[in-house]
Amino acid sequence: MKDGQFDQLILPIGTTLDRFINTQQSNFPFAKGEFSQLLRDIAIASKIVNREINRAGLTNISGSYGTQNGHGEDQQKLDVVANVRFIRALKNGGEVCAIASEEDEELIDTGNHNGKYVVAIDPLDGSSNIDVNVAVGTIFSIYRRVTPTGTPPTSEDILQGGTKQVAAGYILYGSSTMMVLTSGAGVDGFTYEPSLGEYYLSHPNMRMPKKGKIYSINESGFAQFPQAIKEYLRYCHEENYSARYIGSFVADFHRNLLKGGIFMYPQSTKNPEGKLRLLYECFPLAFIVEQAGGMAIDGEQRILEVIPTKLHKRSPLHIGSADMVKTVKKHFLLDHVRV
Ligand code: AHM
Ligand code: MG
Repeated sequence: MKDGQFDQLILPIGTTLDRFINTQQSNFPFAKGEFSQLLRDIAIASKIVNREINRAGLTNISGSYGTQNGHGEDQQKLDVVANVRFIRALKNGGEVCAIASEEDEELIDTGNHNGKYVVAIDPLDGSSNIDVNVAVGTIFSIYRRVTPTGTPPTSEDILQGGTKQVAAGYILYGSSTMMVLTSGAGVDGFTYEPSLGEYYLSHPNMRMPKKGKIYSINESGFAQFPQAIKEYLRYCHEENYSARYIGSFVADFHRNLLKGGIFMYPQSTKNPEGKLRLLYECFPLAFIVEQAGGMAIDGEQRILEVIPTKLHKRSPLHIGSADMVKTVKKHFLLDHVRV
Protein backbone atom coordinates (compact mmCIF):
# COMPACT_ATOMS: atom_id res chain seq x y z
CA MET A 1 0.00 0.00 0.00
CA LYS A 2 1.35 3.43 -0.98
CA ASP A 3 2.09 6.14 1.61
CA GLY A 4 -1.10 7.87 2.74
CA GLN A 5 -3.39 5.28 1.16
CA PHE A 6 -4.11 3.65 4.51
CA ASP A 7 -4.92 7.04 6.06
CA GLN A 8 -7.47 7.57 3.30
CA LEU A 9 -9.14 4.28 4.18
CA ILE A 10 -9.62 5.12 7.85
CA LEU A 11 -10.68 8.74 7.45
CA PRO A 12 -13.61 9.55 9.75
CA ILE A 13 -16.94 9.37 7.90
CA GLY A 14 -17.55 13.02 8.62
CA THR A 15 -20.39 15.32 9.60
CA THR A 16 -23.56 13.79 10.99
CA LEU A 17 -26.95 15.23 10.01
CA ASP A 18 -27.40 16.26 13.62
CA ARG A 19 -24.19 18.23 13.69
CA PHE A 20 -24.96 19.77 10.29
CA ILE A 21 -28.39 20.91 11.50
CA ASN A 22 -26.84 22.48 14.60
CA THR A 23 -24.30 24.45 12.60
CA GLN A 24 -26.93 25.51 10.03
CA GLN A 25 -29.25 26.71 12.78
CA SER A 26 -27.06 29.75 13.36
CA ASN A 27 -27.66 30.81 9.70
CA PHE A 28 -31.40 31.22 10.29
CA PRO A 29 -32.26 33.91 12.78
CA PHE A 30 -35.82 32.62 13.20
CA ALA A 31 -34.76 29.01 13.46
CA LYS A 32 -34.23 28.39 17.12
CA GLY A 33 -34.07 24.86 18.45
CA GLU A 34 -37.61 23.98 17.29
CA PHE A 35 -36.73 23.90 13.61
CA SER A 36 -33.69 21.72 14.24
CA GLN A 37 -35.74 19.42 16.44
CA LEU A 38 -38.35 19.12 13.69
CA LEU A 39 -35.73 17.99 11.18
CA ARG A 40 -34.44 15.50 13.73
CA ASP A 41 -37.96 14.12 14.24
CA ILE A 42 -38.27 13.55 10.50
CA ALA A 43 -34.86 11.86 10.41
CA ILE A 44 -35.80 9.52 13.27
CA ALA A 45 -39.09 8.51 11.63
CA SER A 46 -37.26 7.92 8.34
CA LYS A 47 -34.85 5.52 10.05
CA ILE A 48 -37.76 3.48 11.36
CA VAL A 49 -39.45 3.47 7.95
CA ASN A 50 -36.14 2.49 6.37
CA ARG A 51 -35.98 -0.50 8.71
CA GLU A 52 -39.53 -1.56 7.82
CA ILE A 53 -38.80 -1.25 4.09
CA ASN A 54 -35.61 -3.27 4.33
CA ARG A 55 -37.49 -6.09 6.02
CA ALA A 56 -40.51 -5.89 3.73
CA GLY A 57 -39.78 -9.19 2.00
CA LEU A 58 -39.36 -10.99 5.35
CA THR A 59 -42.40 -9.73 7.19
CA ASN A 60 -46.04 -9.61 6.27
CA ILE A 61 -45.79 -5.93 5.50
CA SER A 62 -45.77 -5.71 1.70
CA GLY A 63 -48.86 -5.71 -0.47
CA SER A 64 -52.16 -3.93 -0.29
CA TYR A 65 -53.75 -2.87 3.01
CA GLY A 66 -57.22 -3.31 1.52
CA THR A 67 -58.20 0.36 1.90
CA GLN A 68 -58.10 3.44 -0.30
CA ASN A 69 -56.79 6.92 0.51
CA GLY A 70 -58.73 10.14 -0.16
CA HIS A 71 -57.77 10.01 -3.86
CA GLY A 72 -59.31 6.59 -4.34
CA GLU A 73 -55.86 4.98 -4.63
CA ASP A 74 -55.19 1.58 -3.05
CA GLN A 75 -53.14 1.95 0.12
CA GLN A 76 -50.21 -0.38 0.54
CA LYS A 77 -49.50 -1.66 4.05
CA LEU A 78 -46.26 0.29 4.05
CA ASP A 79 -48.10 3.51 3.05
CA VAL A 80 -50.07 3.15 6.25
CA VAL A 81 -47.05 2.22 8.39
CA ALA A 82 -44.97 5.13 7.06
CA ASN A 83 -47.85 7.56 7.57
CA VAL A 84 -48.27 6.48 11.19
CA ARG A 85 -44.52 6.68 11.86
CA PHE A 86 -44.08 10.21 10.49
CA ILE A 87 -47.26 11.58 12.05
CA ARG A 88 -46.40 10.11 15.42
CA ALA A 89 -42.87 11.55 15.31
CA LEU A 90 -44.15 15.00 14.31
CA LYS A 91 -46.93 14.98 16.92
CA ASN A 92 -44.58 13.88 19.71
CA GLY A 93 -41.95 16.43 18.73
CA GLY A 94 -44.31 19.30 19.54
CA GLU A 95 -42.97 21.81 16.97
CA VAL A 96 -45.66 21.15 14.35
CA CYS A 97 -49.25 22.36 14.71
CA ALA A 98 -50.63 20.76 11.52
CA ILE A 99 -49.75 18.09 8.98
CA ALA A 100 -51.03 17.59 5.43
CA SER A 101 -50.39 14.00 4.39
CA GLU A 102 -51.08 12.29 1.09
CA GLU A 103 -52.70 9.52 3.08
CA ASP A 104 -55.18 11.72 5.00
CA GLU A 105 -58.01 13.59 3.38
CA GLU A 106 -58.15 16.42 5.93
CA LEU A 107 -55.46 18.60 7.48
CA ILE A 108 -54.31 16.91 10.71
CA ASP A 109 -54.42 19.11 13.81
CA THR A 110 -51.58 17.73 15.95
CA GLY A 111 -52.99 19.36 19.08
CA ASN A 112 -49.69 21.26 19.55
CA HIS A 113 -51.24 24.69 19.05
CA ASN A 114 -48.08 26.42 20.21
CA GLY A 115 -46.13 24.73 17.40
CA LYS A 116 -44.79 27.27 14.88
CA TYR A 117 -44.52 24.95 11.90
CA VAL A 118 -46.73 23.05 9.48
CA VAL A 119 -45.57 20.08 7.42
CA ALA A 120 -46.80 18.62 4.13
CA ILE A 121 -45.69 15.04 3.58
CA ASP A 122 -45.94 12.12 1.22
CA PRO A 123 -44.85 9.44 3.71
CA LEU A 124 -44.11 6.81 1.07
CA ASP A 125 -44.07 7.85 -2.55
CA GLY A 126 -43.99 5.23 -5.29
CA SER A 127 -45.11 2.57 -2.83
CA SER A 128 -46.42 0.29 -5.58
CA ASN A 129 -42.71 -0.40 -6.21
CA ILE A 130 -42.18 -1.93 -2.75
CA ASP A 131 -43.36 -5.41 -3.73
CA VAL A 132 -40.78 -5.59 -6.50
CA ASN A 133 -37.87 -4.28 -4.41
CA VAL A 134 -37.54 -0.99 -6.29
CA ALA A 135 -36.56 2.32 -4.67
CA VAL A 136 -39.25 4.43 -2.97
CA GLY A 137 -39.16 7.73 -1.14
CA THR A 138 -40.56 10.13 1.45
CA ILE A 139 -41.11 13.77 0.44
CA PHE A 140 -41.68 16.63 2.88
CA SER A 141 -42.06 20.35 3.02
CA ILE A 142 -41.98 22.71 6.02
CA TYR A 143 -43.69 26.11 6.43
CA ARG A 144 -43.98 28.57 9.28
CA ARG A 145 -47.64 28.87 10.23
CA VAL A 146 -49.40 32.14 9.40
CA THR A 147 -52.18 31.93 12.00
CA PRO A 148 -51.25 33.04 15.54
CA THR A 149 -49.57 30.48 17.78
CA GLY A 150 -51.83 29.21 20.52
CA THR A 151 -54.83 28.95 18.16
CA PRO A 152 -55.99 25.91 16.15
CA PRO A 153 -54.25 25.69 12.74
CA THR A 154 -56.29 26.26 9.56
CA SER A 155 -55.83 25.39 5.88
CA GLU A 156 -54.41 28.92 5.42
CA ASP A 157 -51.29 27.68 7.20
CA ILE A 158 -50.58 25.04 4.59
CA LEU A 159 -51.95 26.68 1.40
CA GLN A 160 -49.30 29.39 1.36
CA GLY A 161 -47.63 28.55 -1.96
CA GLY A 162 -44.25 26.98 -2.64
CA THR A 163 -42.19 30.17 -2.28
CA LYS A 164 -43.07 30.23 1.42
CA GLN A 165 -41.40 26.90 2.22
CA VAL A 166 -38.70 27.24 4.86
CA ALA A 167 -37.30 23.80 4.18
CA ALA A 168 -37.95 20.75 2.03
CA GLY A 169 -36.43 17.38 1.56
CA TYR A 170 -36.75 13.80 0.52
CA ILE A 171 -35.54 10.46 1.71
CA LEU A 172 -34.65 7.94 -0.96
CA TYR A 173 -34.82 4.34 0.20
CA GLY A 174 -32.60 3.00 -2.57
CA SER A 175 -29.44 0.94 -2.92
CA SER A 176 -28.42 3.13 0.01
CA THR A 177 -30.76 5.38 1.96
CA MET A 178 -30.24 9.10 1.52
CA MET A 179 -31.77 12.28 2.81
CA VAL A 180 -31.56 15.34 0.55
CA LEU A 181 -32.36 18.62 2.24
CA THR A 182 -32.66 22.33 1.58
CA SER A 183 -33.49 25.14 3.93
CA GLY A 184 -33.01 27.77 1.25
CA ALA A 185 -29.22 27.92 1.26
CA GLY A 186 -28.31 25.21 -1.25
CA VAL A 187 -28.92 21.48 -1.22
CA ASP A 188 -27.09 18.89 0.83
CA GLY A 189 -27.28 15.10 0.70
CA PHE A 190 -26.76 12.72 3.62
CA THR A 191 -26.24 8.98 3.34
CA TYR A 192 -27.54 6.67 6.05
CA GLU A 193 -25.01 4.38 7.73
CA PRO A 194 -27.29 1.62 9.05
CA SER A 195 -24.82 0.00 11.43
CA LEU A 196 -24.22 3.36 13.15
CA GLY A 197 -27.81 4.55 12.78
CA GLU A 198 -26.71 7.97 11.52
CA TYR A 199 -27.02 10.08 8.40
CA TYR A 200 -23.66 11.49 7.28
CA LEU A 201 -23.08 14.41 4.95
CA SER A 202 -22.00 12.70 1.73
CA HIS A 203 -23.11 15.16 -0.97
CA PRO A 204 -22.45 18.73 0.21
CA ASN A 205 -23.77 21.61 -1.91
CA MET A 206 -25.40 19.52 -4.65
CA ARG A 207 -25.65 21.24 -8.03
CA MET A 208 -27.77 19.98 -10.90
CA PRO A 209 -26.08 19.93 -14.32
CA LYS A 210 -27.46 22.76 -16.49
CA LYS A 211 -28.02 20.35 -19.38
CA GLY A 212 -28.67 16.64 -19.44
CA LYS A 213 -29.48 13.77 -21.73
CA ILE A 214 -32.03 11.84 -19.69
CA TYR A 215 -35.79 12.26 -19.99
CA SER A 216 -38.15 10.57 -17.54
CA ILE A 217 -41.83 10.26 -18.37
CA ASN A 218 -44.45 7.54 -18.55
CA GLU A 219 -44.47 7.65 -22.33
CA SER A 220 -47.36 5.19 -22.60
CA GLY A 221 -49.62 8.23 -22.29
CA PHE A 222 -48.19 9.79 -25.48
CA ALA A 223 -51.48 9.88 -27.40
CA GLN A 224 -53.11 11.80 -24.53
CA PHE A 225 -50.34 14.36 -23.95
CA PRO A 226 -50.55 18.03 -24.98
CA GLN A 227 -49.00 18.88 -28.34
CA ALA A 228 -46.06 20.65 -26.61
CA ILE A 229 -45.02 17.43 -24.84
CA LYS A 230 -45.44 15.33 -27.98
CA GLU A 231 -43.15 17.77 -29.82
CA TYR A 232 -40.63 17.81 -26.96
CA LEU A 233 -40.53 14.01 -26.89
CA ARG A 234 -39.85 13.92 -30.63
CA TYR A 235 -37.00 16.36 -29.96
CA CYS A 236 -35.64 14.02 -27.22
CA HIS A 237 -35.69 11.13 -29.71
CA GLU A 238 -33.90 13.17 -32.38
CA GLU A 239 -31.28 14.24 -29.85
CA ASN A 240 -30.74 10.59 -28.85
CA TYR A 241 -31.51 11.29 -25.20
CA SER A 242 -31.84 8.28 -22.90
CA ALA A 243 -35.25 7.36 -21.48
CA ARG A 244 -35.14 6.43 -17.77
CA TYR A 245 -38.33 5.97 -15.76
CA ILE A 246 -38.67 3.90 -12.61
CA GLY A 247 -42.12 5.15 -11.60
CA SER A 248 -40.87 6.36 -8.20
CA PHE A 249 -40.73 10.13 -8.36
CA VAL A 250 -37.97 10.51 -5.77
CA ALA A 251 -35.75 7.94 -7.45
CA ASP A 252 -36.31 9.36 -10.95
CA PHE A 253 -35.71 12.88 -9.64
CA HIS A 254 -32.58 11.92 -7.69
CA ARG A 255 -30.94 10.31 -10.71
CA ASN A 256 -31.62 13.37 -12.81
CA LEU A 257 -30.38 15.69 -10.07
CA LEU A 258 -27.04 13.91 -10.05
CA LYS A 259 -26.67 13.22 -13.78
CA GLY A 260 -28.68 15.96 -15.47
CA GLY A 261 -32.10 15.29 -16.94
CA ILE A 262 -35.77 16.13 -16.89
CA PHE A 263 -38.76 14.46 -15.23
CA MET A 264 -42.20 15.15 -16.69
CA TYR A 265 -45.68 14.30 -15.51
CA PRO A 266 -47.89 16.32 -17.87
CA GLN A 267 -51.60 16.86 -17.99
CA SER A 268 -53.36 14.45 -20.33
CA THR A 269 -56.85 13.76 -21.52
CA LYS A 270 -56.94 11.03 -18.84
CA ASN A 271 -55.53 13.29 -16.03
CA PRO A 272 -56.36 16.88 -17.06
CA GLU A 273 -54.56 18.25 -13.97
CA GLY A 274 -51.64 15.83 -14.09
CA LYS A 275 -51.13 13.28 -11.32
CA LEU A 276 -48.66 14.69 -8.84
CA ARG A 277 -49.83 16.79 -5.92
CA LEU A 278 -48.56 20.33 -5.36
CA LEU A 279 -48.10 20.34 -1.60
CA TYR A 280 -46.12 17.20 -0.94
CA GLU A 281 -44.75 16.19 -4.33
CA CYS A 282 -44.27 19.20 -6.63
CA PHE A 283 -43.39 22.02 -4.19
CA PRO A 284 -40.70 20.26 -2.14
CA LEU A 285 -38.82 18.92 -5.14
CA ALA A 286 -39.25 22.24 -6.97
CA PHE A 287 -37.66 24.03 -3.99
CA ILE A 288 -34.78 21.55 -4.05
CA VAL A 289 -34.30 21.71 -7.81
CA GLU A 290 -34.17 25.52 -7.80
CA GLN A 291 -31.73 25.52 -4.90
CA ALA A 292 -29.54 23.14 -6.94
CA GLY A 293 -29.67 25.38 -10.04
CA GLY A 294 -32.48 23.60 -11.93
CA MET A 295 -36.04 24.60 -12.78
CA ALA A 296 -39.61 23.37 -12.24
CA ILE A 297 -42.68 24.53 -14.19
CA ASP A 298 -46.26 23.39 -14.74
CA GLY A 299 -45.91 24.18 -18.45
CA GLU A 300 -45.50 27.92 -18.57
CA GLN A 301 -45.53 28.94 -14.92
CA ARG A 302 -42.90 28.45 -12.23
CA ILE A 303 -44.37 25.77 -9.97
CA LEU A 304 -43.37 27.50 -6.74
CA GLU A 305 -45.54 30.50 -7.65
CA VAL A 306 -48.72 28.47 -8.02
CA ILE A 307 -51.06 29.10 -5.09
CA PRO A 308 -52.81 25.83 -4.16
CA THR A 309 -56.55 26.09 -3.76
CA LYS A 310 -56.96 22.85 -1.82
CA LEU A 311 -54.92 20.36 0.17
CA HIS A 312 -54.55 17.65 -2.45
CA LYS A 313 -54.43 19.89 -5.54
CA ARG A 314 -52.70 18.25 -8.48
CA SER A 315 -50.52 19.89 -11.09
CA PRO A 316 -48.63 18.98 -14.24
CA LEU A 317 -44.89 19.06 -13.53
CA HIS A 318 -41.73 19.42 -15.61
CA ILE A 319 -38.67 19.48 -13.40
CA GLY A 320 -34.96 19.15 -13.91
CA SER A 321 -31.92 20.66 -15.62
CA ALA A 322 -32.54 24.33 -16.39
CA ASP A 323 -31.85 24.19 -20.14
CA MET A 324 -34.12 21.17 -20.63
CA VAL A 325 -37.01 22.72 -18.68
CA LYS A 326 -36.59 25.94 -20.68
CA THR A 327 -36.94 23.93 -23.90
CA VAL A 328 -40.16 22.35 -22.64
CA LYS A 329 -41.47 25.81 -21.76
CA LYS A 330 -40.63 27.02 -25.27
CA HIS A 331 -42.74 24.19 -26.69
CA PHE A 332 -45.69 25.19 -24.48
CA LEU A 333 -45.36 28.81 -25.64
CA LEU A 334 -45.25 27.60 -29.25
CA ASP A 335 -48.57 25.82 -28.63
CA HIS A 336 -50.20 29.26 -28.52
CA VAL A 337 -48.76 30.05 -31.96
CA ARG A 338 -49.92 26.71 -33.35
CA VAL A 339 -53.53 27.29 -32.20
P1 AHM B 1 -48.11 7.70 -5.30
O1 AHM B 1 -47.96 8.95 -4.48
O2 AHM B 1 -49.48 7.12 -5.21
O3 AHM B 1 -47.02 6.71 -5.02
O4 AHM B 1 -48.01 8.15 -6.84
C1 AHM B 1 -46.94 8.95 -7.24
C2 AHM B 1 -46.08 8.14 -8.15
C3 AHM B 1 -44.74 8.81 -8.40
O5 AHM B 1 -43.77 8.33 -7.52
C4 AHM B 1 -44.42 8.42 -9.80
O6 AHM B 1 -43.62 9.38 -10.43
C5 AHM B 1 -45.78 8.34 -10.43
O7 AHM B 1 -46.69 8.07 -9.40
C6 AHM B 1 -45.85 7.24 -11.44
O8 AHM B 1 -47.12 7.28 -12.03
P2 AHM B 1 -47.45 6.40 -13.32
O9 AHM B 1 -47.60 5.00 -12.85
O10 AHM B 1 -48.72 6.99 -13.85
O11 AHM B 1 -46.31 6.57 -14.29
MG1 MG C 1 -46.95 10.26 -3.86
